[in-house]
Amino acid sequence: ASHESTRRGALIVVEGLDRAGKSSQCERLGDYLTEQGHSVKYIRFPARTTPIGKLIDGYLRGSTNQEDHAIHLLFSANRWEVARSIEEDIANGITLIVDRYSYSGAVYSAAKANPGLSLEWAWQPEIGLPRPDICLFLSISAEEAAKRGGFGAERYENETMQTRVRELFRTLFERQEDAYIIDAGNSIEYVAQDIQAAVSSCFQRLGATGSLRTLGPLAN
Ligand code: Z5A
Ligand code: MG
Repeated sequence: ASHESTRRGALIVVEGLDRAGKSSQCERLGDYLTEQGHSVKYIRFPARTTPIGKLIDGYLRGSTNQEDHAIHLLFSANRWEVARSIEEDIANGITLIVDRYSYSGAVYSAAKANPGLSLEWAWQPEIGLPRPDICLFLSISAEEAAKRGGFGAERYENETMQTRVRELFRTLFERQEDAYIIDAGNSIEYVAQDIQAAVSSCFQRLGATGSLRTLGPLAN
């Protein structure tokens, strides 16, 4: 491959409901792009090993409790604490594959039965973070997800939350012009090919555009 060393990397985000296959597809995409000659790094949110990430991990596992707004801001802070290193990697030509990002951040918090925590409120602290060049939303029905095993034991892994999360993801991605909606109910291989096609077309666009942008307010 002949990628000029001056070319920046791409910021690729993979989003979706539980068991949509995000982590499996991130791994496949990483292998594919590496074969194509790209330098690739995989990161995931929540990043559970940082000081803030440890608080989040305890909360998700149910060993600690947090007020809804407070934990929301910790999830966001967990992205802000790595924002600089994301920018540096991209500038150095590394393509990042990110497993969950601000979209999960806004949607899971707004899905709670807390009338003071709207999608609009939840999006605010994300504004100014690195903006993905491409956002792949892995869409899956409740029925298909159920075939992939039962809910896990973590805090949000229950029917009520997942149903609300599904609705809010749809609301969010209907407004998001640069999101690709991928039918994640297909076989792993088939989904991987859809993702590769979407990412390849994004790379062609990137050739012409300049630097990494930042997330703005929610589109109406
Ligand atoms: N959260 C939040 O509230 N705020 C935030 O800001 C962020 C997150 C970033 C933990 O996330 C929780 O944090 C999550 C959102 C919240 N809450 N919930 N619920 P996490 O990323 O750590 O969750 P996870 O457990 O790693 O991911 P996941 O969503 O459950 O799974 P996945 O990565 O999408 O799927 P997978 O692990 O690749 O696959 C699941 C299984 O299905 C596995 O057995 C695969 O082999 C199988 N699979 C995958 N693809 C297929 C296909 N195509 N066919 C058949 N079987 C398949
Ligand atoms: Mg996962």
